[in-house]
Amino acid sequence: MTKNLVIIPTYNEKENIRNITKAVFEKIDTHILIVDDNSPDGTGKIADELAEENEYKGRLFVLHRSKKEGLGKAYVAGFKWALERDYEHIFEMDADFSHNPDYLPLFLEKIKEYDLVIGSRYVKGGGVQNWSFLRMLISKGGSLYSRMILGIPIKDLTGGYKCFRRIVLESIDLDNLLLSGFGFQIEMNYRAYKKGFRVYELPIIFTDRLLGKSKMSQKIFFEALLLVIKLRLKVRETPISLPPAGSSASDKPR
Ligand SMILES: Nc1nc2c(ncn2[C@@H]2O[C@H](COP(=O)(O)OP(=O)(O)OP(=O)(O)O)[C@@H](O)[C@H]2O)c(=O)[nH]1
Ligand SMILES: [Mg+2]
Repeated sequence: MTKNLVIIPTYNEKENIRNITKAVFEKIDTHILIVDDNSPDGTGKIADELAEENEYKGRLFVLHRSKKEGLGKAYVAGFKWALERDYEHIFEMDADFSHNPDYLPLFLEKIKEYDLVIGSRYVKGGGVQNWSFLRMLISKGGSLYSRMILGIPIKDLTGGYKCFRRIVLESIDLDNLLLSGFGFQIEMNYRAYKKGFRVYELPIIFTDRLLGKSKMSQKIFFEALLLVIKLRLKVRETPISLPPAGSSASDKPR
């Protein structure tokens, strides 16, 4: 049985769903959980069909939710599904190939030493492709702003390509997250860091989606900016008393 689970939330990804699952399975030994919010384009049905194919049976699972509630809610449902089972390494990944599956083995290498590995556009070696100047500015500015308000050293706070060690998800109160949308990513990083988990930023080149429609909205983003202040004021995480799994007394913190 594999210890790895890649969670892929989907909303109208019929052009991508088949290819992304194939690409993930080609790169690492893993299971995949697709969390579909009743996509009007039938992504959920395609996912069910895939899960029934001989090649994927027992490796690909689909969680159906009745309506679109945003990325954060979809991931929380996926995390809970994972925690009810024996997975040790739980990935977040988009369906639209912005997150190149080639990086998956590198995440697995790093998660041996760290508790949370974040695919990062804003560390040396990372970057973005096919992004407008404006979008780049919004994203980079947003991360810088959040980093300053929150007082934590993570450079890419809003990315959605990451790998959690199980204990991180177990120790975060998933039912009481404050933020959704981009804020969800920021909040998970913030809580993990504040709990004393070891965080690594893996440089990735992020590519803009080629197929399917963008759901990016500026409204969600600007809302998140205000909510970062709320996060700083309201969320009080302190380091957990047990050392994170896999660490030893000689490990340097972060
Ligand atoms: N289950 C679920 N998945 C979602 C929801 N919103 C977005 N997704 C999926 O989450 C992933 C990231 O969303 P994207 O639409 O790619 O967001 P983005 O990368 O910020 O913007 P674009 O790539 O420009 O669309 C994709 O796989 C989406 O299909 C949602 O409300 N529910
Ligand atoms: Mg995308």
